[in-house]
Amino acid sequence: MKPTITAFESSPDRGKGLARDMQVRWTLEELGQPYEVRLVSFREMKEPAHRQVHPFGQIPTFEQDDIVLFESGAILLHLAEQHGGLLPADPNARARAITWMFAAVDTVKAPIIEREGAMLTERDQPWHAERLPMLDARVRTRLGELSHFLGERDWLDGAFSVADIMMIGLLRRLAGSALLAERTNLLAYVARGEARPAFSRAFAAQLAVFQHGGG
Ligand code: GTB
Repeated sequence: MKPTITAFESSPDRGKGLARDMQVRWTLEELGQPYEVRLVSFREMKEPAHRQVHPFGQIPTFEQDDIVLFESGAILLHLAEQHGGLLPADPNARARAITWMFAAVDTVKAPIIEREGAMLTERDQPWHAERLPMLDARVRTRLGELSHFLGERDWLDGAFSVADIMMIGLLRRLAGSALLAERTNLLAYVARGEARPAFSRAFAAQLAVFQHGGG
């Protein structure tokens, strides 16, 4: 049976593909797996029926046959393991790719999300202007380290993998920010991901939800 994923009925990013369903869509497109989308409102997300599939009342989720998953990273890992092609077959290379998946959702994401949260919710606070340079510095440090590691490589570790989908999905949240622009190899890395046909199909599908209100 085709999998069903959930996505925002009305994404606050207005079709920019920044919500986490984008990574799941992108992975499914890379794998050539057709899927259904169940759109949920913010109200529905917090209702018991949705909490049966996502304990924290969020998107995305993934349902197929007898498996129900939440957490985009776990969904990507499951898909890569089920279908092959988006994780190396060699056990050590596979372990390294999975390490990069964790790095994306933990080490690299933490300062980016902290800064994003401050920009969204703390702008009116008298101490915001004083705090921002510290938040910027933390993001800059992490991006500098990632940029140094990536160097001239196309992808994080050898062939394109779900780790790249996760890392690029995260970095796209900094699109338009000087913090990303000052790391030209990271900008090029994001652009390489966005140039993949599977990315374009996933992006178009989520944009259609914003434009026409349907997947
Ligand atoms: N760790 C979880 C995962 O990776 O799946 C995080 C899931 C999550 O944060 N889901 C968000 C959500 O459901 C949507 S993706 N939020 C609703 C709620 O918590 O009530 C995060 C997100 C939201 C909006 C934008 N945006 O507008 O740009 C970008 C990313």
